[in-house]
Amino acid sequence: MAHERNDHQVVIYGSWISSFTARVKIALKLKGIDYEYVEEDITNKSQMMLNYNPIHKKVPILVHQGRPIVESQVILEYIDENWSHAPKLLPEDPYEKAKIRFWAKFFDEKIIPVIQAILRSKSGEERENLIQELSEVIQVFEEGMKRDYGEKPPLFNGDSLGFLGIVVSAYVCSYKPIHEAFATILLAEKNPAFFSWVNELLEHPLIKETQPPHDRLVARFKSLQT
Ligand SMILES: N[C@@H](CCC(=O)N[C@@H](CS)C(=O)NCC(=O)O)C(=O)O
Repeated sequence: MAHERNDHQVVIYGSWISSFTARVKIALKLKGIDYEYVEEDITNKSQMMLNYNPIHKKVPILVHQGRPIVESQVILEYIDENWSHAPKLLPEDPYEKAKIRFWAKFFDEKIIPVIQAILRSKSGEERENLIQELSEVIQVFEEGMKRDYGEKPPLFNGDSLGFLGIVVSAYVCSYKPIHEAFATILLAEKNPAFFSWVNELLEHPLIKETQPPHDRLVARFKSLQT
């Protein structure tokens, strides 16, 4: 199902394992925009990928009518503005929009790096400390959500999956393969609100559809430990 305007020549360069790539797929699917997908080997980057993202040399890259856009949150905003029909990812009100951007930035700058450090950790003690740190930083997120939004955090924009929900789905929606391959990093007892939000996100059809296959992720996470 393609929307009528400007939706030709939409290409995602991504990687199957990349949660950041999944964000872009989810946003385009939500908007009903057809796209071509090019799988990149991030251990052996193509010249195309390096040309399109010479600064960070990372995926995802969205190429729209020949022009590259990089950094998943920047890409989500581009998608929401370029295909401005419903469902909108961000609220219209500038203040509400700024708050969502704040929390999305917090998620990428404070939560994801700790998960990545856990996945890279080698010793049990280092891992335990990082898992504790993760629970504390998630608690800051939970308290912030409650302070700003009460019981219902804005993972959805109205009835539809929104910018923050898409951002938060990265990494944490892979918690089951991480637990199986690696260690329990997300505990309902420690972060009950966040745990229930993640499980609610996992019920969303587009998040389910864009999750990498469980067994393939388990194998990849196990390989990181050797
Ligand atoms: N901040 C970037 C992060 C993208 C990112 O870390 N991409 C990874 C794949 S998940 C990558 O391309 N890594 C290749 C590398 O680091 O060399 C975003 O939001 O798009």
